[in-house]
Amino acid sequence: MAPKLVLTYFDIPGAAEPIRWALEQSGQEWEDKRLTGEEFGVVKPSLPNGQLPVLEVDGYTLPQSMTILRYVGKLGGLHPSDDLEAAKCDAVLDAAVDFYINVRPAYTEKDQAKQLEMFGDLAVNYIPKWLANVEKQLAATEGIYFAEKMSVADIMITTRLKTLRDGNYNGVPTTIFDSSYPNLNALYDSIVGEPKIAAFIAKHDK
Ligand SMILES: N[C@@H](CCC(=O)N[C@@H](CS)C(=O)NCC(=O)O)C(=O)O
Repeated sequence: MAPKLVLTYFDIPGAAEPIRWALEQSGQEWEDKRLTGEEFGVVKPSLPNGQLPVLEVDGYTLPQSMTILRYVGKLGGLHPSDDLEAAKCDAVLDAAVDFYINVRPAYTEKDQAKQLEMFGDLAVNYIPKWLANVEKQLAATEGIYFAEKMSVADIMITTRLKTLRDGNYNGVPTTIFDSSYPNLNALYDSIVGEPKIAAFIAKHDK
């Protein structure tokens, strides 16, 4: 029997969005629990790492967004069963983590002027290189996905690309993810055009 899944995060895309898309795409039953800051403060001490997201699996609380993403990918057929294909998928998930590690200091910077300067630097010295590297890996595959068929890697990278296109980073041009990355654009269009994901985005994008 399928486990009872409850995903808890804030009412923003953030680290939960690829997990939500993977759950929707694979048609799993799940609860999308979104907490206010105040509600988070109440449950924080009870969480494994004091952070969100967490996935309750039949009452067991699983932390760490990438672990949760791989887990729901495995449950829903979006994480390859072949070892090498799975490794290809995981390498791309790690590239998405690299992106977050590099962008996080600017994202969490409270001083607006300093934040603008930090994002300006990332827009010139980091993000284009990251995009070019991921584009190169996608160009080297035979289809439009990173592994043999659609996986959580494709979903993960598309959510990263969406943050760029949606202008989530103060001072990073929304045009930074442009037509000079044809494979990434094809992937993006394919994933956001998946009917279940498109319906989820239409329901939740503010
Ligand atoms: N490595 C963790 C990081 C989780 C994380 O940084 N969560 C943030 C939100 S994105 C959080 O809960 N922040 C509130 C806090 O740390 O008090 C993951 O990927 O799940």
